[in-house]
Amino acid sequence: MIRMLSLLLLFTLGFTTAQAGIDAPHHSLIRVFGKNITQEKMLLHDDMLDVMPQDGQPGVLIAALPGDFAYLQNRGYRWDVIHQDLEDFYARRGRDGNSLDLMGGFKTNVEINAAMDTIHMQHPTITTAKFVIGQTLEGNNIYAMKISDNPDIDENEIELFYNSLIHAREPGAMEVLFLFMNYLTDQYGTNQSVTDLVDNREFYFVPCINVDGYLYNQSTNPNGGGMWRKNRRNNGGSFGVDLNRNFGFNWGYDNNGSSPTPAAETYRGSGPFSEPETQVIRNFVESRNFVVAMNYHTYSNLVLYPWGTQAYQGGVTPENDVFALMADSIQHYIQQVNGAVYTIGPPWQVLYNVNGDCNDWSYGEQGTKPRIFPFTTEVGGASDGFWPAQNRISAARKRICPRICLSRVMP
Ligand code: 0X9
Ligand code: CA
Ligand code: CA
Ligand code: ZN
Repeated sequence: MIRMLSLLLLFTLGFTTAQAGIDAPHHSLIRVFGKNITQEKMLLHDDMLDVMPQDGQPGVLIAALPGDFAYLQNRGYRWDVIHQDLEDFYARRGRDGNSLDLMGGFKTNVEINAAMDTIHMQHPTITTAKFVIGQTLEGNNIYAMKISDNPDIDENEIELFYNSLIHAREPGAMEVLFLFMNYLTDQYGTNQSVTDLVDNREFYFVPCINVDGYLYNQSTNPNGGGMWRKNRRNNGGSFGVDLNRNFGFNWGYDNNGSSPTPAAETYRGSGPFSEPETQVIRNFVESRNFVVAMNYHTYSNLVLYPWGTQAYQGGVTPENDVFALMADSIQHYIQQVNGAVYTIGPPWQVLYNVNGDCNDWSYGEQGTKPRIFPFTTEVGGASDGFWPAQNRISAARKRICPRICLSRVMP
């Protein structure tokens, strides 16, 4: 009877939560075909559509909102429906049987902060407590923590920056950061190479940059599957700036690597560093001496390095050889641990043109700080999507090695 009552209570609570959630229209994952290849390829640069990572098959994968179908039809496109309700598909597989997990088993923002506290509590001699590096637009704290020996002393050791969830719908990237944090702290003292790294490096982690966007996804889709990407800036008529187009290096270089249209998924904002979240990252990075930055995203099994766009210097940095060598070793170690062959290269070559992103600013801005060697790792394959099944979360554990090896190739 008590069991029945608690079930009833859970049901009621669940119901209440669902009622309280904000409504956001769901997307359909569709594969769109044009009248010809040229018309089909135009979709890849269409600001009005949420173009998904492509899977190498014919057609263009798009996350379509109800209003997009007429738009496509009027232009003579046809399409196959892969998932009628993408958010629902994600949330169902995230439920993992009968579990009542929030956010498809991915950490909520509260759990992210609690997990940082736990790591520090369990490993107080090699970690700092989490600390606030600034606030989001809506006033939420953005947290960082450090892993190193003598954590409270700023030692003369190579500093490394790891971050995730600049895009609110990419929680798999955040789980990878935690697997790595756990790996470093749990293996310290037993695993010699981990011990050496923790003793001789200063690792800084910011697991959730876009707190507002992530909380928004939780409010619209408490069980996971939310498709919100940008921050929650009210643009007047639409919401959100793509934080990964808002950085102040080559900001708005052209309309191919970012969008001037507020409603677009890659809207760059009203000016360079117009958003509090990118200002916080800029100030934090400028306050330290990072040598390497690892920007974690999902998905499509890629390791990307600058430049983001072919339009700038032909897309090739003066130190392309260094980037290529480092990316090559990252690729090698990823393949060695999980068999997946990540594609390496600059985004314009293996993905699409990007400008004003964190990667290009990290390397390109050499006035306010020294140059950093940054990489954007797109974790997970086409079938993982933005909200992978729960058993794939721990599978990501296998991908921790490259980050260790990466810091080994540094001077
Ligand atoms: O578009 C992006 O911001 C990243 N892809 S995602 O699907 N996660 O949105 C790629 C950014 C890559 N930029 C550079 N390597 N410069
Ligand atoms: Ca140290
Ligand atoms: Ca230092
Ligand atoms: Zn991303």
